[in-house]
Amino acid sequence: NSANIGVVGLAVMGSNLARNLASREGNTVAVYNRSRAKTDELVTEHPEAGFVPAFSYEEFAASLQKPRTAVIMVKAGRATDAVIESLVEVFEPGDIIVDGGNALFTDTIRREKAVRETGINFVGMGVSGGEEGALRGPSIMPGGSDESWVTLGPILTSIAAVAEGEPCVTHVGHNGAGHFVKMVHNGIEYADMQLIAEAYDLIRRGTGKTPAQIADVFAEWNRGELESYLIEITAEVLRQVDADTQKPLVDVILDQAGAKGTGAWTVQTALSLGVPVSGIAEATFARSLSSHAEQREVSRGLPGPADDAQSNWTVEDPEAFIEKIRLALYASKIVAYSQGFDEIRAGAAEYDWKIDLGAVSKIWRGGCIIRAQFLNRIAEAYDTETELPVLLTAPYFVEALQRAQAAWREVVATSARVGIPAPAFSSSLAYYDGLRADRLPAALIQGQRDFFGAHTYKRIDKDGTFHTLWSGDRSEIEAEDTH
Ligand code: NBP
Repeated sequence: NSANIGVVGLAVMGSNLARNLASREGNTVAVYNRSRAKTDELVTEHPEAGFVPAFSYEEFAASLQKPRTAVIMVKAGRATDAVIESLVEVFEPGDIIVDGGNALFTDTIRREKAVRETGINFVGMGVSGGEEGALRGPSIMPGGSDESWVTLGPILTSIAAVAEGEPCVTHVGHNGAGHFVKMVHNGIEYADMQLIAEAYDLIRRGTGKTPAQIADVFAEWNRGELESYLIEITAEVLRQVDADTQKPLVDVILDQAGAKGTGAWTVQTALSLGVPVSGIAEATFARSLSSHAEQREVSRGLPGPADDAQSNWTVEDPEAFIEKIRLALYASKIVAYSQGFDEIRAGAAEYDWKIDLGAVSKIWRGGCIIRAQFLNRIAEAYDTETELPVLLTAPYFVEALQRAQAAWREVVATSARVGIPAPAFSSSLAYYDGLRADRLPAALIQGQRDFFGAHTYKRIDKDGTFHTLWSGDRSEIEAEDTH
């Protein structure tokens, strides 16, 4: 038993994480994969790592120091359950099983409960940053018991990305908290990508700039408050020329976006928690709309704005327009992140997790796909007020929204006028206006609900629950509270 940590599952993520672990002082890494070939290949190609290969679960357990600690990196779902079952058979109470795959947090809650009954610790761990992150330093979001964190903390700290001197890992909370936070991270990623795509589309159609010229715009934006990994890679993608056709690569890529389902999880969970994550939802739906080729085909001839506003549309002052888009993007991004943090807050309340939202924003500053300068502003907001109920009401964001306000409205209005879809821009603005409204037409909805279903309503001027006798004399009576 010479290894202090083990990895099960040696596909791209697992083998990179194992190499990352092995490269850190003091770690000896045991490795196991269901099919032997991957293990042999990894050990042969990386003799420098000093891996301890195992070819059965018994051998794997025997190679680990106690408390045994193993990170599972296999396909999320049944494969994870199968590996957990096998590990539970060969591990002992006090040992630690870590699932680093993209598990749905409710699966993690279930698995943690079942594994805990054996006395073994179970940690659901979100890992972001793809292959490169796994190898060089990911952002890590572990959930699980305090006991397991004692052993796991130093190991994870040594392999995590570092942002401004701080490791991008924190003990998020118990059982499913880590995978929950990873899920919302991915949802925010969807929103951020959709907003960037809408910005690109409006710039291209409004100014006639080429993708390479727009790449310069994004590169410029990346030197300001929008500085982020996603803006940076957007410039790279837009600059790429297709070798076959010599056209911009973006013009030969099929315009149907794929998804692996974590955006949908974020939205489904938000719906059950009653949290309006409209930016993430619109981004997820925009991907589905794009991929419905047949529906798009039969809809292509639908009428658009009068006078061909769309095809004849060019802006008068391209530079001023681009600046307005930048401001609209920044404001919408603030909304999307605010909604995502709202979902984490609601999830923590529902599942009884103590999640430090400032710490979450800090561990997203490096290693992960949504890493950005901007996350420092979020961390500052939560440092100042830990229980901030709405992130976008923090003074820094209020100022930014104030600054962006006119441009944001103009961009959304323009997109509607010329018939260019900007669902994430416009839903973010609608959310913002909804939040800040004095009165909402929800009052009318309550009236309608009371009319057809006697669902009752509350009044602004007195306590109690009321119902109007709509099919009688239309007088009001005091009623049982039934919502
Ligand atoms: P895959 O998701 O492609 O899974 C392949 C691995 O699962 C192989 O090691 C395979 O073993 C193993 N496996 C399967 Br499939 N069924 C098994 C079973 N019943 N018992 C034991 N092992 C089984 O690998 P990946 O792309 O490296 O991703 C690993 C995890 O990391 C996933 O949960 C993924 O969602 C997550 N993740 C991926 C990324 C990314 O950018 N790719 C980022 C963050 C998180 P075999 O070799 O014997 O078939």
